[in-house]
Amino acid sequence: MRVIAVTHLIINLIEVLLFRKVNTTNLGILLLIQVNLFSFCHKSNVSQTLWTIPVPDVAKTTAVYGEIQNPSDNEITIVALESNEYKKVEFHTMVLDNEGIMRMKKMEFPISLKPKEIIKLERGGSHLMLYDKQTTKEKLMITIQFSNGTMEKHVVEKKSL
Ligand SMILES: [Cu+2]
Repeated sequence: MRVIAVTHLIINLIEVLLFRKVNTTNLGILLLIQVNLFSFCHKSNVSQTLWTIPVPDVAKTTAVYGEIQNPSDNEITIVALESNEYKKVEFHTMVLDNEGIMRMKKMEFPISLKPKEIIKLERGGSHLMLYDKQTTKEKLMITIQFSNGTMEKHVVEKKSL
């Protein structure tokens, strides 16, 4: 939050310095910068972000990374994962097989989270695996159902590498 405050202070200072030259175009650009910075700052403050790497339209599966957090002081479990765009969502971890090759392993629900635990989903590590793509014009969403009745809806951000 401090970052946002400082950013806004700087932007406001620039506005004051430019005040004499301000016309509608300048105002519009400044407003745009401010809005962009605001959303940028806010994004980095959200801890429960999920993201994916865009895949070609023909691909029927994709992987999702990011963080899943247990915000409560109690142990809870993930009882189900759903998506608006894919028929099936699985939780995968990576394990070494007998031949020393890293392979994806499907975790069965319920998946437990300790109080305040954050599960990190990373490339080469645990991830969400989405199967059977359906056509939709909506943004990709993931719904996490917890054992305490909470349902979290996440918009999955698309990151190009
Ligand atoms: Cu997988």
